[in-house]
Amino acid sequence: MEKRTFLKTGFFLGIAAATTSFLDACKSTATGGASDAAAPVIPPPKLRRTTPFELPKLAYETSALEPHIDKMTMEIHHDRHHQGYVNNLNDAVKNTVYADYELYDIISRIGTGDADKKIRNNAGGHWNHTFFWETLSPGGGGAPSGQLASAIDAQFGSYDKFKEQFSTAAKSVFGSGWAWLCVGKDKGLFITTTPNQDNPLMLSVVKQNGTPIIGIDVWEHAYYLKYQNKRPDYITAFYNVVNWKEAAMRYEKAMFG
Ligand code: MN3
Repeated sequence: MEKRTFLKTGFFLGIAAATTSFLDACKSTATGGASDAAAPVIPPPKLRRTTPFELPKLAYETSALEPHIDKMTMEIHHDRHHQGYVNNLNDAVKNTVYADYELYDIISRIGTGDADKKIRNNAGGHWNHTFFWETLSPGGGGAPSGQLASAIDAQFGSYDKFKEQFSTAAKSVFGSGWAWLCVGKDKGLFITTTPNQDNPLMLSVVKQNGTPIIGIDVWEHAYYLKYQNKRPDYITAFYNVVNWKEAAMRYEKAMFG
């Protein structure tokens, strides 16, 4: 429960607030004509973190998404891969400006330089997987409802057409990465992909910034045990376990705060 509260309230409210202030900071830097050589200004966080990052518990059994996502994949993916990102992140932030930043504050501020690389990869890994576990549900599948459903119809034509585009994006990721459905700054929905553990909240990193509504992990570790090289089959199965209720709440928060 603690994790869900964190993600849904403070965390997402924090996103809106921090995104605005950081965007403003970027804007004033840009209009101020700062030279390219100037060190990036990293806004301080609103709150300081006092405990290490921890692996969140799953809200369901590792076998609960069968047959679409198998138990062993979930165990290895959550208990080992995600734990690895958490451990590496705790290690990477030590003695850096990010040492006591909350996860969102790191994600939204991280840069593209070599010095930020380990933090970027592991903060992204921790954020993306925490988000992914909540994007999935044993009671998932079906179709979106409410305002999100209307927005998907308006943007993509229909839920089936959205699925086509989202699947194409997920298949197109070369190597490891993610496909996302996001709300942009203009409040419109868009589909995008990110390599490795980048995500659309990384303002300085991604081609298109936005607030994720759903995301699919297309690293081979997410599907290889069950689907081997057949990534398209895994993507098809994903729609049977997408938590559209959670997605609808994320959408409303992104749209209306
Ligand atoms: Mn993964």
